[in-house]
Amino acid sequence: MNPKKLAAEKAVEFIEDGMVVGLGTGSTAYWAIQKIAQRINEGLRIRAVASSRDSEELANKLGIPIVPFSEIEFIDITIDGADEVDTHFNLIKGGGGALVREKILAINSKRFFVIVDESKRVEHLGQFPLPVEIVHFAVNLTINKLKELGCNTRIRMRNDKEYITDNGNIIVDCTFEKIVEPIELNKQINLIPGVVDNGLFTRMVSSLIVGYNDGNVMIFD
Ligand code: ABF
Repeated sequence: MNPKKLAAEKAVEFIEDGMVVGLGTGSTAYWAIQKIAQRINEGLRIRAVASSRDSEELANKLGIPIVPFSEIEFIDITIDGADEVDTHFNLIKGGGGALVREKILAINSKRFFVIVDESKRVEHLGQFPLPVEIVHFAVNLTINKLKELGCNTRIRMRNDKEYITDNGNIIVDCTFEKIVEPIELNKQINLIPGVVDNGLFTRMVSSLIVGYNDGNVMIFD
């Protein structure tokens, strides 16, 4: 069985009647959204908020009730994927371009479940380029400041055009040799004027659920 699907379906078991659920983005979160829809068809009653237009569209299509953020005070559980997870459960996210909204959901959740297949686990973050969402104004100056932190940068493109996030900004993918101090780097990046946020999620994970190619699933709290 698909290890992403295994991890996603395990996480959905933790959702209970009456909860507000945060929907992640990406190919692993896709399976969680599918499973949530199935449970709703079987009688589960929840309200949901989404971390991207793509996930909101999928939820709408599947009949998951999406509520406006003005209607909620907090989120009970958010279930989302990641691009890399280190041994301390620090994450790189944002390969799918939704890092700002994902971080807002994660930080406002009582429990943040991260669902990955085993390939996402690493000793140190940094093999995967770190996505940084920045405003378009004076973009080259902001990129220079990012480079001063020791990375190579590349503006994310899609179909020969700059990739534009759901928030109307661009993404710079930053390649560091190795990220050894993710907590410090997260702070340094977010202090640069022009940066909206970056894909380092530190000290945020409540539970990590890993799906393995042999069909096993493990939960790490
Ligand atoms: C989202 O989806 C992102 O933060 C991350 O970039 C991606 C995870 O990848 P996958 O498609 O493998 O789940 O969670």
